[in-house]
Amino acid sequence: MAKPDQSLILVLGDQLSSTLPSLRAGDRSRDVVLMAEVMAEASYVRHHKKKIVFCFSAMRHFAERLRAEGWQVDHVRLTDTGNSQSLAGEVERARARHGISRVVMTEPGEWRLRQELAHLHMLEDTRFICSHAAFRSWAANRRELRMEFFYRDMRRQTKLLMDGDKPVGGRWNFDAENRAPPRKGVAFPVPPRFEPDAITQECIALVEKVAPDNFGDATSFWFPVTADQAEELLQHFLSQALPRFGETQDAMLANEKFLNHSLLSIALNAGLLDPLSVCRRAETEYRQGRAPIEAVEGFIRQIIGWREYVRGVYWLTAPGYAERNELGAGRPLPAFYWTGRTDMNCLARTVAQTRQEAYAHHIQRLMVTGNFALLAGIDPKQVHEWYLAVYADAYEWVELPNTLGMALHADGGMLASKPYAASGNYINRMSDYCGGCRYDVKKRVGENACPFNALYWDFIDRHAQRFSRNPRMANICRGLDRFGAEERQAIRDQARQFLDGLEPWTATPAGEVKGARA
Ligand code: FAD
Ligand code: DLZ
Ligand code: SF4
Repeated sequence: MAKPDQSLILVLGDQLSSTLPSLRAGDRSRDVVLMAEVMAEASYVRHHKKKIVFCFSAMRHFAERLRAEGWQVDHVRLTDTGNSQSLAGEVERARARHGISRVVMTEPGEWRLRQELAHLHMLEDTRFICSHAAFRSWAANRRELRMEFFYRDMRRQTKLLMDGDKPVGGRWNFDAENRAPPRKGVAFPVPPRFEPDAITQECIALVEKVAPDNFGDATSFWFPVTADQAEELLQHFLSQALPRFGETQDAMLANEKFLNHSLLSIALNAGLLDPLSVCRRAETEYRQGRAPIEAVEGFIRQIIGWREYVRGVYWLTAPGYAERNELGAGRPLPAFYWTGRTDMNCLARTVAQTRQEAYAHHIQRLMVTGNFALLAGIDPKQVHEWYLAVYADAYEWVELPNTLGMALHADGGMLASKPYAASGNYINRMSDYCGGCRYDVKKRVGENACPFNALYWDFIDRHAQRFSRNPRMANICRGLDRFGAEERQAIRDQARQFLDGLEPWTATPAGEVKGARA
């Protein structure tokens, strides 16, 4: 029998925050919290095994925490008898079980679920710094949306790194001091690993049972699955990696997966850490002289700038954004995105790391796998699905704008003013991948020429008309003129031959991914 005014509070797998608006609005002596592991969420893309383990384990730990705090939690497990395997279905079953008609939730992070659950009472997600209304009003009447200007507003609003109304250090952005090529012989901090406890081990076994053919490895799992563990990772980052965060932000090293990156996106996106508090903690490191401004400003910009900005763009443009394909790219995703089998060392290494860790840092995502997909003209939907599946921090609100907008330029420049396209030269400068590659990064055409080189110039050539109208690309387009007609044709032929030789990824009608076990 329901108590008067009793509510069912639905908490999703990426809403694991004690500050969640729906929990704050609830009453633990009266309401029932519903959490549900369902196949619909575990399979809307073929998630990396570690991503599912993380989500289920973090959900189970959060349910325990809420119980310890006095909440009545109804946690439905994936294998429970009668599980309808969808969130809407579980809400209906729980309503009947508890005799409660009113269901409250914090708005889901993605369009798909917001549609599915639109009949429930939704509260705005205040864990983000910029509300939907504030982003809409910022974007209104702007000819172009640029992160840099949005970011300055976020700095003013949060007062992070501000001296009165002026940015600390006299500049908004210290990127010119950051992003150096990797230096030899520099040691990197070793992030803490969180050994799977009994709950996580159960989730590993479950995932191996229900998703045995999914990409990746569920064992060697080390992610934080509680707020306390996320706090430990944050403390490690602040004291060990933040001071050199900016300097090595764009570097890639075959034997260093994490460099000075924070690895915090997984915890942040699931709600185990609060983004604004993380930024305030980073600011304190600067104010107390333990980390330089260029590192701290660079880190804070990623969170209150990029993270908030891509979420704003996602909700401003949903659901149409996912359909955009301004460059008319239509080639199927190559099989090596799943198998890692390619002679291109940069790609083989990035995919291997992704398979092992469900993590790659930003430049690996943008300038290796993303850059290749951009240059090769891979169908944005297939690329989007891949990124959404393979990274443990991937939810559509953050992944889609990064993939379609930043990496593939499929939105025609709405999110980023120029395509992040680069030849092998960039990868060679920023990594040590090329030394171990069978291709020659200095060669543009010929048998062992680095494929990125011909693909790059072929890409510029194919889109020269469009890009020459872009002031940030016009110079690059003029670079085509230094090739004679014969060389230009040789580049086109080289690119065509390479692309024609790529084995496409094919999924069987049952959804089984060819090569995914590799
Ligand atoms: P750090 O380098 O330590 O950065 C600190 C924090 O800043 C991150 O934890 C993250 O919260 C935030 N951040 C940095 N860059 C971005 C960005 N471009 N957009 C949003 N937040 C950012 N990030 C995701 O969280 N989920 C995704 O699914 C995702 N998909 C991506 C797909 C592509 C094609 C690209 C190019 C980038 C994607 N990113 C995504 C952004 C970025 O690569 C990751 O946030 C970052 O690599 C996470 O690792 P980290 O925590 O060590 O980040
Ligand atoms: C990612 C994920 C997975 C794998 N499984 C579940 C689940 O079983 N139950 C749940 O509530 N949430 C899950 N999630 C997270 C949701 O997919 C996420 O809330 C939406 O993508 C909105 O961001
Ligand atoms: Fe990648 Fe080309 Fe370097 Fe090989 S030579 S690692 S393909 S950039």
